Amino acid sequence: MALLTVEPMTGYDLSKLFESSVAYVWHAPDSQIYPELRRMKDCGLLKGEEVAWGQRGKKTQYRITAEGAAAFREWVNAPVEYFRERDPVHLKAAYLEWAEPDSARAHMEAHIEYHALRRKQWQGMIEELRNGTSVMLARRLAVSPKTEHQRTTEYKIFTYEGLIARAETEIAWARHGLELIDSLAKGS
Ligand code: VNL
Repeated sequence: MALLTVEPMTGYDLSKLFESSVAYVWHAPDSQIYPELRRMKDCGLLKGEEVAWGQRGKKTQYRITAEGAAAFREWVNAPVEYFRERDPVHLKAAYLEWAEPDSARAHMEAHIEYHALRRKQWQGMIEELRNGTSVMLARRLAVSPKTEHQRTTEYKIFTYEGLIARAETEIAWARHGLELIDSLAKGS
């Protein structure tokens, strides 16, 4: 819906744009996006219009309705629901006394590698947002007043900064884990 506040799009366009923007914050597969678009259309949050596609094909283009925009605004103002953690790495960490030191180390190394990759991707997203090469942001700014550009951009940067800080904490934790595994292995 956030993307459809910018302009009407087909499910395909939306999925591609989503992949290059919101997906870095909220993972959702196409298998969830397409049915959700139909569901939102059925409950009046979106309007579907048949548009020509290629030579003789047709596609549904989705447009946010006034009701949809109101629901989006309501969602952004509503408090977030928190869920208790279910993190397999931390669960395993609690029982590493059962693990071979080599597999314990491998868990920590994989954790570092994963979060270093995510950090790099999020740093790249901040770069895009700052230097004007974010396709999605460019489209959003193109249809919004200049006075809104800074607010619109800064909140997206803020989002990725939070994710980067979290990745750094995970990396530091796993590095500490490697030291701990070594020192506890020596003791045995
Ligand atoms: C948007 C643009 C969102 C770039 C993004 O991630 C992004 C947007 C949440 O305009 O909706 O990286």
